[in-house]
Amino acid sequence: MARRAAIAVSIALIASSALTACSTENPASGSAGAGGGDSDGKIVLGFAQVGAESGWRTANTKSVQEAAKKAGITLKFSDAQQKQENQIKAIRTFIQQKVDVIAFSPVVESGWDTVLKEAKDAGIPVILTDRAVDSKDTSLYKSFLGSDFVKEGKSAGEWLTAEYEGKDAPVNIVELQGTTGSAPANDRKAGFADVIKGDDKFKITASQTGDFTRAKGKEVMQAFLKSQKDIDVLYAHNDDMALGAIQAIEEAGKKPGTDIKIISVDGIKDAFVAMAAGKINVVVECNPLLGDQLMELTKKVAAGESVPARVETEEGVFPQDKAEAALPTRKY
Ligand code: GZL
Repeated sequence: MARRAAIAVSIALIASSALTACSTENPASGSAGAGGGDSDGKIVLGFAQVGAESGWRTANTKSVQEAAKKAGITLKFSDAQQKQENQIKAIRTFIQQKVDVIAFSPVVESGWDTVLKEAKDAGIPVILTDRAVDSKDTSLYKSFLGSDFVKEGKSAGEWLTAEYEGKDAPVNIVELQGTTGSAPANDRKAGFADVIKGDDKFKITASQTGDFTRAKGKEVMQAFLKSQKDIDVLYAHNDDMALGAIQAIEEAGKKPGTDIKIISVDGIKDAFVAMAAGKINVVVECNPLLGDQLMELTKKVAAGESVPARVETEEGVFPQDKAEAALPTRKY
C-alpha cells in the first residue's frame, strides 16, 4: 500500500512540476499582449526553451532573459525539460495568450509543421533560435538565429586530421552524440564524418547519444571503456558530455587528454578549465549568447519589418594551448 501511495505522490509531483515548468513567467512581464503589445504597450515575446540540460543552455536562457529586460520586451518563458510535447504545449499557450512574437529552440528537428501552422494562422510570427527544424515550408518562421553545426563538426574533424597528420596507425574514435534527432547532433555528426572519411586510419568504433548531459555522458563513456578494446579519441558533441566522460576516464585509471584525446563543442568555462588542465585537447565554440540579436529580430518582426532568413553567430576554435589565455575573457 505504502509503495502504491509513494508512486501516486511521485506521479503527481512530476505532473505538477511539468505544468509549472511549462509556463514560468518572467517577473517583469505584465499581462499577455493581444498581438498589439501588453497592457503597457510592450511587445510580448513567448519563448519556449529546450530545458536546462547543459551549461550552454543555462547561459542561453540567461542571455535571453537579460536581453528581454534590457530591450523592454515582456518575456513569457517556458522550460520544456527536453520534451517536444512540452514545447508544443507552450507554443499553443502562447497562441492562446495572443503574444506578439514566438521564439523557440526546437529540441528535435521534426514534428513542428502543425503547431507552426497554428501560429501562422493566428498571425503570430515565429523566430527559430539555436536549433533548426526540417520543415519544407520556410514560410512557417521568419528567421533562424544560431550556429552552423555542420561547420562545427567539420572544425572538430579538421583538428583531428591535423593532429594525426603523417601518422599511419589506426585511430579509434568513440562519439558521444547530442540529443537524438536534434539539429546539433545530426549536423555535428555529419560534419565530423565528412572530414575524417578521407583517411581510413580514422574509425568511429562506437557512437551513442549522451543527450547533452554530464550524467549521461559519464554513463555512456563508462560503457565505451568496457566495450572498446582501445580508444584513442573521444568526440563529444558538447562540453557537458565531455566533462562527464572525463570522470569515467579517470575512474578507469586513464589520463583524459593524453591516453584518450578529447574533442568537444560549446566552449563553456568548465571546459576551458579542463583544457587548461590538459584534460580536453580542443573546444569548438558554439555561442549561446543570442539574447540581444533575438530581441532585435523580435522588434523587427513585431513591427512587420522584413528580417534576414538566417542570422549566424561568430564562433572560434580553441586548441588546448589557447585555453589559459582565453579563460579570463570567457563570458559563459
Ligand atoms: C547548440 C545547442 C546544444 C549545445 C548543448 O546550439 O543546441 O544544446 O551544444 C545544448 O550544450 O544542450
